[in-house]
Amino acid sequence: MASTLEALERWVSDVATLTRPAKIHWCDGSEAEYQALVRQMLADGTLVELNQQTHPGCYLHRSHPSDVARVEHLTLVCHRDEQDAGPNNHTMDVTAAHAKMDALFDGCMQGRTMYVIPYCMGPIDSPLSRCGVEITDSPYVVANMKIMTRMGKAAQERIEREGRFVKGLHSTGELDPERRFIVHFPDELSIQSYGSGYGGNALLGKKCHALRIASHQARTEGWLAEHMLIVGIENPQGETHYIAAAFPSACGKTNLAMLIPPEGYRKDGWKVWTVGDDICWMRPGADGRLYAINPEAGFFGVAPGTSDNSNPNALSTIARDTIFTNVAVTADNQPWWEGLPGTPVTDWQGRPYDAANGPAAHPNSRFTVSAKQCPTWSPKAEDAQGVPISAIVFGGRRPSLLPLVMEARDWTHGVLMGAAMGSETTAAATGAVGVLRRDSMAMKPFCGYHYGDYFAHWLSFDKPGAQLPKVFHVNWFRKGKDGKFLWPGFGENLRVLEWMIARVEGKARGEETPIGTLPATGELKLEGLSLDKATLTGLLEVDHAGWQAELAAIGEYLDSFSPRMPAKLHAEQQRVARALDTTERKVATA
Ligand code: OXD
Ligand code: MN
Repeated sequence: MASTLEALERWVSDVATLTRPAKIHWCDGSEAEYQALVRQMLADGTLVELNQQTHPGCYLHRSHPSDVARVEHLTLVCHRDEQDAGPNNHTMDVTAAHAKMDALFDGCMQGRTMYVIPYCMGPIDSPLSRCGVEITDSPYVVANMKIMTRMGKAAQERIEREGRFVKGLHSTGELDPERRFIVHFPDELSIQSYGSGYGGNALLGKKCHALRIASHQARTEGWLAEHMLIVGIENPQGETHYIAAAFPSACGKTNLAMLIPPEGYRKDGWKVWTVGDDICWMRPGADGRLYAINPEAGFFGVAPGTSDNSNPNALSTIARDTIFTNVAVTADNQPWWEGLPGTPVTDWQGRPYDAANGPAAHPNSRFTVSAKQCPTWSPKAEDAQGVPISAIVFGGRRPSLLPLVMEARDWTHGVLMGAAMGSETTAAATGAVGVLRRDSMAMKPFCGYHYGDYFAHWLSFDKPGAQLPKVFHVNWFRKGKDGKFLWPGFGENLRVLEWMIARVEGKARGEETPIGTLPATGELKLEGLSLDKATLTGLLEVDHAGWQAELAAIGEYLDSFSPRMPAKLHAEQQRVARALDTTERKVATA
């Protein structure tokens, strides 16, 4: 008996009967266990050692070339009532989905070791945290789960105390894209993933549990599970505001979470604290404010583009004890990707580098590293109560129309801004890159239930006694006529965050427009930045005709969730559309 919890014992034994492994290993989460797994993977070629002088404790994993990203078309959310999945999810009848997955898992672990990984999402002693158990036949998954979650003995003890856990079953199977499915059963708090070893499909604590299952759990329990970074901004007076920000995958969440203030700000004493770079669980506290934890313990970040220029904190975080996946390698065996100095000699598939084969590192190549290694890791990140959130930020890659920053006039307008979010697609999921799609709250691939119900859940937080954060929308990616980005981004984004904080503290007046409040002239601090007036005007311009068309498109998009679309959100869309029409008429008759 490896657990005192009968439900856990029974489930592990049922899975073993189905999958027929040669051995079962209950993970204790110790360093010795991790090192033994690394040795085993070095011996069988799953991992390759990198230069241990420059990158101690760093290894490279090369995945199957067809298994490099999340597969949204093969990811299903199956509720008892099929309608509950909503048009935002792929779904299937629960019984049919179980039959399909059972057939795939039947005997799939023969000759392999089955690992049982008890894990806790969030600080081990936090009431906001939730636990799960992942069963997998992949040592690479175990090693990554060790970095990304609080896994092992302490988590198992909590599970045994609480008696409940999310059940995640994973097998890499044959890595055949035709036999690959990631299926969620929110009503059963269970996940089954077959045929992929890629992080987002296989590290079940992350997207599958902490977002798809947790979003459903959060709705029933009155909290929010969101695709957001959490960052603390400390001003020269030593006061820190925490900001939670939702951006679609590979749109710079890790960079914003680890931002380095521009020189002038640093001199003045501004500091930035990283609490999380991808997932945020928030719940109202006794004072009515939202308190947030990062359920993860590590970063599974996109490597390409991570450089001394974009994110020096990430670079120093990953200088040791890191697992790299699908990056290229230099002549002296250092990890390499586009954006770093030096030259690659071997590409992500292990071939001699040849530019004709495309980028040396896969565009979605990743690093997995403990958050504790981050130089800006917040001392509050392990706080059981979480951190109070002052502002929520939504943003996407929008080459035009969306201004650099705007503030919602209230919570309902903020929910509309989040629901209307759009972004160009990236390499984090398979499919075309650079296509504009709506991605409400950056949760399109991760919301475990009907978006109409999800918007209603967001709206429900606005109730007597609530002290909700202010809501903003940003766009770092607006381009000029020459196709170049108008805003420098990275550390300079602090200028925008500073304006938000000034709004939160009632220290900036702002300028009201029909689409929200924008910085009034002179409110964005631009000293030390060479940004001409025309560029600033371009960044903050409100194109009325463009916005009228956008509001109509948002209206159509929201209609696609009827009849579950909350009337309140529809009314808010109408309000903004009317405000735009009224201003248009005023301008025309002036
Ligand atoms: C991620 C993603 O890996 O969003 O965080 O795909
Ligand atoms: Mn993500």
